[in-house]
Amino acid sequence: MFGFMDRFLKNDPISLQKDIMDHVEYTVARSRFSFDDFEAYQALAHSVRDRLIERWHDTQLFFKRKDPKRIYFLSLEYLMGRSLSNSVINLGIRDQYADALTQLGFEYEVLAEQEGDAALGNGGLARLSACQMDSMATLDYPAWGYGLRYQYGLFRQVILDGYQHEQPDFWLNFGNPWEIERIHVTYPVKFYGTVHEEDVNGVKTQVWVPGETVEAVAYDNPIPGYGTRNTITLRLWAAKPSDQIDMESYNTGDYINAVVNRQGAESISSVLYPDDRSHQGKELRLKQQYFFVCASLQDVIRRFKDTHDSFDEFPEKIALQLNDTHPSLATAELMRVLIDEENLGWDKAWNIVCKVFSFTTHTVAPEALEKVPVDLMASLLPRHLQIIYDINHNFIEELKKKVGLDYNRLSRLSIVEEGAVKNIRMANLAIVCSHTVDGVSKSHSELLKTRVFKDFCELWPQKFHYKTNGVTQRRWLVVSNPSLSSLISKWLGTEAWIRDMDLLAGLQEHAANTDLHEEWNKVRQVNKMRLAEYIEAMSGVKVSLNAMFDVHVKRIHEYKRQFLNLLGIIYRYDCIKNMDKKDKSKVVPRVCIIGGKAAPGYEIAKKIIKLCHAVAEKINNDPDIGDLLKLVFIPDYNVSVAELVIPGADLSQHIRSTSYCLCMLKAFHLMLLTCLNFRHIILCEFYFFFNLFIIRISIYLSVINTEIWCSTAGHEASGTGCMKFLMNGCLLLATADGSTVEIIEEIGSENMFLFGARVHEVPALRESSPLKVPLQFARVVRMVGDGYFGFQDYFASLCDKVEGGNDFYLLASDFESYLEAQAAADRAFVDQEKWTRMSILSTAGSGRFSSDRTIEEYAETTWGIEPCRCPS
Ligand code: DL6
Repeated sequence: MFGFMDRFLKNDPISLQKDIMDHVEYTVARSRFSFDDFEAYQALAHSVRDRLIERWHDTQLFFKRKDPKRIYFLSLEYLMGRSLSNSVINLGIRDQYADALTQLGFEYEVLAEQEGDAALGNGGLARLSACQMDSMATLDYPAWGYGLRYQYGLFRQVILDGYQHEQPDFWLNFGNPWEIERIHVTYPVKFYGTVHEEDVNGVKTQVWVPGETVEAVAYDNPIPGYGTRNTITLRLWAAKPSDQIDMESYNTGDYINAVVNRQGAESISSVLYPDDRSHQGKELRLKQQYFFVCASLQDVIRRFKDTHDSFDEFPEKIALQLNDTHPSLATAELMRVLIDEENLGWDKAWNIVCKVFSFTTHTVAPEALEKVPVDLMASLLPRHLQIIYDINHNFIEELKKKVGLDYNRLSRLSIVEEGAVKNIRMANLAIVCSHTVDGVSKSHSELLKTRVFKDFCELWPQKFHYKTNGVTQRRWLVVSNPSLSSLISKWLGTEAWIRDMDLLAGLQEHAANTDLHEEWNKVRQVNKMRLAEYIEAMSGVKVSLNAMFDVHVKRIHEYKRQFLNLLGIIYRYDCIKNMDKKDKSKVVPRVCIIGGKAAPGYEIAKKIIKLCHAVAEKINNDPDIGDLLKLVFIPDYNVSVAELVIPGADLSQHIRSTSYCLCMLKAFHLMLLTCLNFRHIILCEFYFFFNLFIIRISIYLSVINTEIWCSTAGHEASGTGCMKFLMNGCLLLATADGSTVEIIEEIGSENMFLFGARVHEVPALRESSPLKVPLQFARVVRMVGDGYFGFQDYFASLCDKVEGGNDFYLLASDFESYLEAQAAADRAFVDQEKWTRMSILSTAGSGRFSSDRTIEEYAETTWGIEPCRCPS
């Protein structure tokens, strides 16, 4: 049936060279005898794209014939990074291209560096979507990703005098060979207007007369799987003015304004919101959300109707995944389409909606959940507001039957939040309309139960699950660390781990093998060299390869505690400065590397970046310090920079403040209370010494205090950076939070450097006023506050954040244990044999953190889909 082999493009060096040269001449339109590296990259990219398109067509045709149940993944953000290297690896033709280019006089690596990042997302959630697309393709799932094609991706970070400045990322300036514009795939998306009731054949019907129409145009990005022909689609929507011309404006002579207003339509997909944590009540943001879900659903329904006559089969054929609350309007939109356009009754439509949607939340703090002011919704999407009210009315009526007239509870669960400003709670909408709600790690799941969605979990415990996040080993090992990948394959005797990462566990048996140690360290040293060259090129700072490369890269946030890291560096600096020569000879040299973007309006985060530069200026130019300590800030941290930094790191920091232990303790106590009855506990307590009893009481109180402690916003739901470092054999210095808890389970705490307040200490810490501040901590904060690094006034508010009992993220109380963990890392680094063993065991224990495992879990337990493998 699929005897296409003879029409496939050939992958021998001569054919590849011919293709590349043809693209130079006919696509890039340059002479074969004169083209530069960028033009060569463009030709190369188009040649790879041709091969992607072949597989993509075959896959789409195959899916159409087989008509399997499909998963549609709705996400407002995708952090794809570069496509070239990932594509040639997944297509299995990297070496062939490298050879072909060598013969043409080009170096593959040099051309690959020409590509810019596709940065259509902010951070964790967005990169996770990209990893999950790779896994869905690799595992042959019939999947489509939908999102927005922002013209401006995440801002570029430019550092001037140590201050962050934001520059627009017009990533499409030089074209994008990885996308295919589908000018024939367009859908109208409507906004504003009014709703009135009409009598249609004796039935009262709500009719929406929209006030604005914008056209959604599809741009397809083929996503190839590894070790399979399957190539799936990431379809991103761009907003264009509608063809429907407002003749009245033209006719009244207001030609210029009529044209300008039409251009305004494009603003919907023009820019990514650069703040990954707060998006409250902005009209453009809501327009973006509705625009992409409305176009996506039209596309999904059109495809469904191509092969089905009735909506009865819709839930058997379609799963719709809401990636966080951003696409939750899809629920109301599907209701609207089914009722208003497809003429299904409410009950039938509702039955379908409840069966197709699932929702994953990536948030830890209830106060961070998205809300949309009712007034805004009423003006932008009046018909949707009606539908949401109706969904809520039915939900509350059902609820009353279950919980009675407990108005507090009803109002907490309601989709509509009453108050001075009435809001739609987008998470509540998503939960009510979804059959499954997933968290992103085991500890996150505990938080959902005990705090974020406590009321819903009590109401529908069977709805709540979790799938621990994972990342793709193709991008984060094979593409970014080819030497380590080859070494792993050599020692495992197979490359099968690239599709089955559990096989990495096979490295455990070689963890003490000195031959492997030697080869492992050689590879790691070359990666460090690459990173050192990059650092020198970026910052002019020359670093020693003998030093421990200690990396802390992620978005800059107070809760991620880059400030704690900087205070630790200042402490280290201060110690070295005051050492005599003999003691200095014992110091383990460090290169501290920090990178990450601060949201443009986040002042404190920007001050942390400036502090990093100010401290670096002092340390790096201090002749007393030399190579014993260096500090560098890597500007404009993004996916491709991460691909360089992660393989070169010895140690990486994941040091956010913890919340997990407390929640687990609460779970443990609840379990205790269920197993034993309360009378038993009291009896047991009776036999305890009085002071022990007091301690226990304080622990119980700490449990009751969960609410207070967990309300410290900003704990990590999961964290995926740590997984990338782990698989690259980098040791982790971390708090037991988010996915770190599960990493501990996999590799053992003895192979990490853990620190941070333990649960029973937390209530006392938070209640002591002012907080007990270790002397060293007070000293280093004062060094900053007193202007030792300059900019005294500028840093004053930063110091205020941790002084005088204001230490919300508990930097002071964690400082000593943080320094102890750092000292433990120093000791381990000196013992090279131990360090290398820990490094190998880190990689060996990383198998669970592949996004392949996560996606398999989603496919089996949430989406109910099966692989559909296109024949080769
Ligand atoms: O689930 C992916 C990622 C988690 O690993 C992080 O812990 C979490 O902070 C992040 N959340 C976001 C928030 N965005 N929204 N909404 O990126 O998700």
